[in-house]
Order: sequence, then C-alpha cells, then structure tokens
Amino acid sequence: MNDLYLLEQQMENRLDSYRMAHTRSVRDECLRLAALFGLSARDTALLAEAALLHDSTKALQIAEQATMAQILGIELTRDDLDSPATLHAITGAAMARVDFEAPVAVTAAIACHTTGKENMTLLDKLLFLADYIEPTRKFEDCVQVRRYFYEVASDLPLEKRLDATLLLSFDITIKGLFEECRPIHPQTIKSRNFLLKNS
Ligand code: DGI
Ligand code: FE
Ligand code: FE
Repeated sequence: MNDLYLLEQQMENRLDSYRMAHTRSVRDECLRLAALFGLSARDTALLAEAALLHDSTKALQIAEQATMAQILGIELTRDDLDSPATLHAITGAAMARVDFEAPVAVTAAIACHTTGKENMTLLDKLLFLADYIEPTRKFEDCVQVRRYFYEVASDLPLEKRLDATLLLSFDITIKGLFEECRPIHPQTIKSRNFLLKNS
C-alpha cells in the first residue's frame, strides 16, 4: 500500500491542476463515504489510494494508451477502442500496478471506475460513486445522482441505497450517450443489467 501523502505529491507532479482538483475531491468524497459505510482503516486507505490513482492516464492520447496496453500485454477489445473515454480505466489500473505497485483491491476498483462491472465489491462501488458525485462536478447528471444518494434515497438501508444510486447513474450515463449518438460500451450495459437483476 502506498503512503497517501507521498502519493498525493506524486500525482500533483503528473496531473494538470483541473484533474488534480477532481482527484483530491474524489479522495475526499471517498473518505466521507468510507465513514458513512463504516469501513476499516485499511479499506479506507485502499479506497483513498484508488481515488488518488484513478485518472492517472486520463490525459494521455488514445494512441499512447493503446501503445501502453500493448507493451504491458493487455489486450484491448474492439469495444474498448470504440469507446475511447473508457480506456483510461484499463490503462490507469495498469499504471497503478506497474508504476506504484498498488494492491489488487486498488487496481480492480480503478479498472471498473468508468464502466462498472458485474458483482462489484464495496470498494469498487464507492470509488465509482465518489467519482460521479464529488462536489466539483456541476453537470446536471452528477447533481441528480448526488441528490439521489444524499437526499432522495437517504432513508434506504445503506447497501440498497448504494446499489439504487449506481443503477440510476448507469441509466443516466447510458441515456446521455444514446442521446449524443455515442457508442455505449457493452460492459456499461452489463453492469446496469446486473444491478437491475440483483439489487
Ligand atoms: O474520468 P472522469 O471524467 O472523472 O469520469 P469517468 O471515468 O466516469 O469517465 C466519464 C467519461 O466516460 C464520459 O465522457 C462518459 C464516458 N463513458 C462512460 N461510460 C461509457 C462512456 N463512453 C462510452 N463511449 N461508452 C460507455 O459505456
Ligand atoms: Fe475516470
Ligand atoms: Fe475521475
């Protein structure tokens, strides 16, 4: 596990100020959620580490990310390449593993922070949610999901509240991509269907 203070400094050197502000805000949102869900000190630290590392490759060109994947022997599918906005989750997880020797719980959460996956762990879900609702995000979609989690669904049991919020976020993302005529990564659909069936 990385020292969180040192890791924050290292990310500061790699990210532009806009993405660093988002990254810090995801980390802070993760700490709030960790307290709400009663996470152990170790899980809280893992979640904070995932937050600091989650968008580390977001600024790289698609071609650079494809090359990075190739060098590391990671096979990108046609679907991954058709939805380039989702690539940074795959390459970010690889960067966390190779450059920072991050634990599996951290790399796994980073790998699914954009499309989700079936059977997400609590850490996966909390990073996903924090990334969507951190307070610097002002888009209407983010405002709606934040309001749902902290206000509309606040009386639901925690696990149910988390799953219902993730389901709403997938629906909103899918609807937005559809309306903008952009490809929808099949994993996003699978993640949404899994939650619909299992929550
Ligand atoms: O990296 P962030 O901006 O912090 O957030 P993110 O990792 O959730 O990425 C959001 C972007 O990813 C946004 O432009 C929408 C896009 N996205 C999410 N799911 C899909 C997707 N793009 C495609 N094409 N298909 C998806 O399923
Ligand atoms: Fe991201
Ligand atoms: Fe992010």
